Amino acid sequence: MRLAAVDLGATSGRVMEAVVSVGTGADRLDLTEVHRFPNAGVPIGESLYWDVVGLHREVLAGLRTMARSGPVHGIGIDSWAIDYGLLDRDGSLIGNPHSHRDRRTDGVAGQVLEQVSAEEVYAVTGLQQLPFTTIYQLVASRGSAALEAAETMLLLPDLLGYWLTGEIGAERTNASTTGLFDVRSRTWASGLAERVGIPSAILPPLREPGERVGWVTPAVAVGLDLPQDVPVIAVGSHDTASAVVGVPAAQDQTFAYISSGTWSLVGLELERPVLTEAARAADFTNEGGVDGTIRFLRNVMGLWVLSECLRAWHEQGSGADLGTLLAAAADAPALRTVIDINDPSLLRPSTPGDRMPERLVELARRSGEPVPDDRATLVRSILDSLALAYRRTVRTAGQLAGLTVDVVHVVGGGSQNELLCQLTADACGLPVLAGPSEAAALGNVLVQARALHADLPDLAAMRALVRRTHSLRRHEPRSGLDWDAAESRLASTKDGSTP
Ligand code: ADP
Ligand code: LRH
Repeated sequence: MRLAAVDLGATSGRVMEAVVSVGTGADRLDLTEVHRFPNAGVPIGESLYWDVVGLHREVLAGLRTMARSGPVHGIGIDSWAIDYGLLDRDGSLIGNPHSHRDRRTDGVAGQVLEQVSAEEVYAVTGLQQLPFTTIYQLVASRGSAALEAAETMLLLPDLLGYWLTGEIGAERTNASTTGLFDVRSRTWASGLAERVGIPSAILPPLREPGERVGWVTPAVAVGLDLPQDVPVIAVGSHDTASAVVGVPAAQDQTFAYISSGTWSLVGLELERPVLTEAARAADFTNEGGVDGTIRFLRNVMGLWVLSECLRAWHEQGSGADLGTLLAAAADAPALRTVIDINDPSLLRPSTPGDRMPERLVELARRSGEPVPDDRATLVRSILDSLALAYRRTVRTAGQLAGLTVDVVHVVGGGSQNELLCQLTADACGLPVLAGPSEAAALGNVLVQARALHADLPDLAAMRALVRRTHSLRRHEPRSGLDWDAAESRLASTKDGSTP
């Protein structure tokens, strides 16, 4: 079968064509990029938005290209989590969806947690405290004309699916990231929503990955030159949920994963949430995965920091390409400058008046670390600091869940960063298996393929197919660098803002 995976990342979106066949003696899971387009927040005044209509246009362009060269048996959409659009009673989008990096949530989490204790919130949602979670975005817009006019809130993949099919709903893995979802009952936490002043009526009916969202509308079918019986299928519409489906883990190993893109999502796949006080204090999240699994993880600031440095240098007219910078970083002194890569000062986009490279220098200075004096040492400091955060997170996840991790799988665009993968292996003291870089698109099509009756009964079968069809790069941990000392240095300089 020939399937379209729409995978939207915060820095780039892509439409991928997958040809899947299983059980025929010649298993196939061929993925081809049909269309890739840049994505970024769009500033208007003090606000930061997504160009969601532009994303829809690019999705259509990719699907049209795919339709021209053969049949399309299914379409699945995943994107980054948390952000949403509001529909009015006519089903029209109200305003433009905000980016989670918008400033309007500043201070909101604190206000909400005065109303409902952090312990109580965690017992219901099981989520890490991220200042921009959907619940906080909606609280920030209480009293706004937009929220007053809203009939329905749609997370971004559900909004794009609605534009293709006319059907309204909320796919569960993504709903679980909103802070408005009960991780145990797996339904909307309507009581919590109402307590904080969010009308629970805007939360649409939930759907499972694998359910059919609907058929493409006649207008979409005509526009794309597709037949009208092409289904849009709900996948793990949270990109991280799809990426974890695409982790090529072997069944006999306990694996940690790093879904490494704009954000790095670092953790374990579990059968049940861990809602202990220790997990809350360590700020671990329990997001819902495909087939009722739990993604027990922490958000690490990720390659965002590096890509914002690249953007800042490019804007200043002295841009260098990523490969050249990584090669220079590989030769730079190791563990010279380590910083808390989760520092909140790194969350916002770089601007000409507040550039990411200078923020990093300032953070190093505040931490009493040697200040990076050129691009190579700055990039090295980002990578060393990411690896240190991965080590801390993998270890803490294992302790909190009572598991001994055998191997770390790195998937997503960042799995192509060989230096970072090697540093991760060194820091964690574990082998790292790197790839595939398009795990989210693979997870997306695997769930579609099962819904269309491919013989992929469970996650193990899906992962086995990825392993059989994709080659991975293995990094063995090396000794020689003192990660313990670096961690102690960091612990002694951290201001306590992140656990
Ligand atoms: P997202 O889906 O969040 O937009 P991706 O999974 O596409 O993110 O990952 C993007 C990141 O992957 C980039 O910021 C970059 O650091 C890294 N990356 C992409 N290609 C390469 C490459 N060839 N070598 C090293 N790193 C890469
Ligand atoms: C990664 C991701 C992550 C969310 C963030 C908003 O792309 O979906 O899992 O926390 O974006």
